[in-house]
Amino acid sequence: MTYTSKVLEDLRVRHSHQPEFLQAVEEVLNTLQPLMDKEPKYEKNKILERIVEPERIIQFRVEWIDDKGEIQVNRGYRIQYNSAIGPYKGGLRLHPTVNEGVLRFLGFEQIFKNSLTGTAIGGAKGGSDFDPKGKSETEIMRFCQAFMVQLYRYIGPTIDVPAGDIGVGGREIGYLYGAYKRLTTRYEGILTGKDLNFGGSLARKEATGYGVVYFAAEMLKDRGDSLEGKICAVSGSGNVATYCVEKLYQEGAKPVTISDSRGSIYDPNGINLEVMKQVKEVERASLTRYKELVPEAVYVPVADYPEGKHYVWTVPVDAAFPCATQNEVNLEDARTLLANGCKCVAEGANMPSSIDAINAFLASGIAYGPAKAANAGGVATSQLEMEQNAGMTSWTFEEVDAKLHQIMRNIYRNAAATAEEFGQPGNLVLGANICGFRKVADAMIAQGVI
Ligand code: NDP
Ligand code: 2IT
Repeated sequence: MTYTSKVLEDLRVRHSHQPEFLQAVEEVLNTLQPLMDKEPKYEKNKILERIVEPERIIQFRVEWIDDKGEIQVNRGYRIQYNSAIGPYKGGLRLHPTVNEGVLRFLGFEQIFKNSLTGTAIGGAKGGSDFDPKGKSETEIMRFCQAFMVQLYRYIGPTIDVPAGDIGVGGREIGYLYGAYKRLTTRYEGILTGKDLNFGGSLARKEATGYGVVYFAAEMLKDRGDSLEGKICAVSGSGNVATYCVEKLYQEGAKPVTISDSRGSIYDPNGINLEVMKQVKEVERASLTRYKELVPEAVYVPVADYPEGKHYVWTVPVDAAFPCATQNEVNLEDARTLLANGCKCVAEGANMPSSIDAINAFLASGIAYGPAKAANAGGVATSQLEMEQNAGMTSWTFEEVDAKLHQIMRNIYRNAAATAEEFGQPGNLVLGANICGFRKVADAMIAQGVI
């Protein structure tokens, strides 16, 4: 039995109740054996056994009072996964599906993603099973305050710097920041994705979506192609999807789909970005509202579509950008995309494709940009926000965007070069995993058994 399969087998037994975590570890470990064979030091130092284990899992009770005066209780978490190359960094997710297994998957991914950015940030993730849907503005505020009452003692500008993820955007970061300040009397960069008035960075809001498109453009450029004129499918309609759509237009492409948890939009004229922002960022409404404002668009409710199938991936497109959530592209979706002539997939969401979908993309030879490389622009720009906070300065949109663009180029080049080094040119899953892993593993070895 190989070293990677030994570690995986052991985890399968101990984490059978955490399928997302197992999937994330399997995806990484499946690609690391060539490195383990080449460099016995990793096995000798038991790096895999150590790296799959979070340094610390903090779980806490979050209690708050709703608008009816009733007490509500949620579970809060922060998983401080790995600090070998820098302070813990990663988002907070508020969604009813959040549990320890989901946050372990996200935190594990974050280690390698953060390493790939080339900056000094460790991996973490956190959040709560709190469901923001249907909550009033004051309920959101009280929840965020209650969450920070627990979290504040574990974070700090050089300790752990959380940010947004699903259900956490600028509004929630503002409430969390205010609560931290009131609890500690400290005005410091303990969160990223802040408003521009109190230490936020220009272009952070746009960064993940822009970065995904920069990454796709790099993959295509290497193949003598570009996004110009490409018809694109985007899923999701939150932060990542919105700025993916915006950048696709800037690159001369035409995004024709978006989705939310209730349904999908197909707009053959191209997604109307103004309407999308009005519906999602301003009104926080469902996409049925998009259909009201753009009657010629097609709206397909999730409920009308067979279980396990995803309408957005049935629209014939040249390129696909999953930007909603994990496991939103299964093998059948992948086959449909490929059969319809899709030549490029770049992942904005974390682990949007199942392992067999990934294998189908790799086998087809299309340009496939895995999440931890393609969506690293968000956290990379968070690090730029930390840098501006530490220097008590702020940079222009153009400066931050140029740095983001360069970081995405570097991630692509490093992942592609590593894939070549290991005899699998074009396999950016292997390239990104090995490249991200190596830096963290070497730092762990250098720092000793702690
Ligand atoms: P948002 O909360 O802004 O948007 C999430 C979008 O995905 C919404 O359209 C939401 O629909 C949809 N969605 C969420 N969960 C589900 C589900 N279970 N089924 C169907 N649709 C769902 O989050 P973000 O845009 O920030 O995050 C999207 C993805 O990108 C996530 O995987 C996140 O981890 C990843 N990511 C985010 C980064 C960031 O900087 N924000 C950085 C890197 C990755 P609805 O509104 O109906 O719930
Ligand atoms: O998954 C991710 O990379 C994020 N949600 C962003 C994390 C961050 O710290 O900006």
